[in-house]
Amino acid sequence: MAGRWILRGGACSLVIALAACAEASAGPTLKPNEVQVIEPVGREAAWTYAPHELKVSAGTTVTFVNMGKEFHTVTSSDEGRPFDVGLDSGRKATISFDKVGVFAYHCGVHPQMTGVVRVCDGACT
Ligand SMILES: [Cu+2]
Repeated sequence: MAGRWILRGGACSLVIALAACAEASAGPTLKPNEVQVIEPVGREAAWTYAPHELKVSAGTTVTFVNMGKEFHTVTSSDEGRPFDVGLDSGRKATISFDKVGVFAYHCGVHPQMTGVVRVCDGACT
């Protein structure tokens, strides 16, 4: 009365799933209201802020995190320089954006690094 059981391998599909998983984890993990300074290894020209443009509603405090090994700044590109903060490796700084507008900034050490905070009246669309 013993039945015959036919086993089918599922191992192949498991390996494919794991490979897809590893690929998805590449690149910076972005959090709301946070900008990361990233330094792609060996490509100083590609050092940047991620995201390049952050959209927030007025009154939001944005956190800037230096994920790299070098010192960077978050320096307003506007007249009167409403903000200018230095970030050692691994450190964070916060800046509150209370006025509606488009606020461009750059790194005082590496001029190729630029970013924008777009501050909306209420939720950004
Ligand atoms: Cu820099």
